[in-house]
Amino acid sequence: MASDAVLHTRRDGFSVLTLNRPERLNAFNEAQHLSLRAALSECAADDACRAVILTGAGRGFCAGQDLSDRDPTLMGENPDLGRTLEVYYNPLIRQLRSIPKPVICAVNGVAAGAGANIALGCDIVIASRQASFIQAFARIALIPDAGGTYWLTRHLGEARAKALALTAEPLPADKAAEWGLIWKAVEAADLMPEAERLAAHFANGPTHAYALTKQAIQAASVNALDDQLDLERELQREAGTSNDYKEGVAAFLQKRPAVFRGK
Ligand code: LHQ
Repeated sequence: MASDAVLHTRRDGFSVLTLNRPERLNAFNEAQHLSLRAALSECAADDACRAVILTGAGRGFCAGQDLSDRDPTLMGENPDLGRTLEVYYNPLIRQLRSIPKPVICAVNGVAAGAGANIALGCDIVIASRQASFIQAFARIALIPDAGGTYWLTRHLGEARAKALALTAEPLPADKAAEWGLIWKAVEAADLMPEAERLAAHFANGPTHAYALTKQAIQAASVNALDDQLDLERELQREAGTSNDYKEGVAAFLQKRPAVFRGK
């Protein structure tokens, strides 16, 4: 679907996807969902794209669902929010987790409701010190979705997960980093340079090995150790057949920088 709800900028080896409804703090409507999904599919299919940055236009990252599109007074007698998750949010989270290249979220401002949890569904989260993460759902009598109950509990444990979800208090970026919910908090002016530096690094890296690493780490939170050891064996077997592995070892032995092609 043609729409400017998400801007897709192609850079040398990576893409920048910008949620682009700043007047609503980039809250999701259908157009923004469809544009983001389409842009991620393009990134997945394009060998020239070896990393993705997701960020927001304006002063916010994303305020979750556009609530004017989910006003119960306009939705008939029994609004089915489960359908909204099934059709829009759950496929998006699954897409972010399965795209075979690193996805960096550059959280430029407030990330609330599903907006916070979409950020946390990315592989590496860097946030501006001006940003905060708000599990805003309790304020409107909903539960954390878009993976929120999963990320919070796994990254922070039940005590902090419940406190954040039940109070809906903002978690400042610095504290989110200190608690291990995100990778790091940086000065606002450093956010995009830092995200772009990282994406450019990944764009010259062993893309297939990154995809297998992502797969293994995501499986670790549900696997028993024995299963995880078996999975590592299989994924390493696959990584070992890549041209990038041959190149990495040759470069090491020849004491020169490796030139990875991503395959
Ligand atoms: C918005 C929104 C917004 C519309 C700011 N919608 N306009 C899944 C299943 C199905 C349905 C339900 O949802 C979900 C998942 C979810 O995400 S539920 C949670 C939805 N999100 C929220 O509850 C957060 C709502 N927003 C806020 O609490 C505040 O806007 C935050 C704390 C994010 C930022 O506060 P401020 O910095 O004070 O900004 P603001 O409130 O003044 O917002 C700026 C404008 O953006 C304003 O419009 P206006 O015309 O007055 O300038 C807001 O109405 C609009 N906006 N969030 N989610």
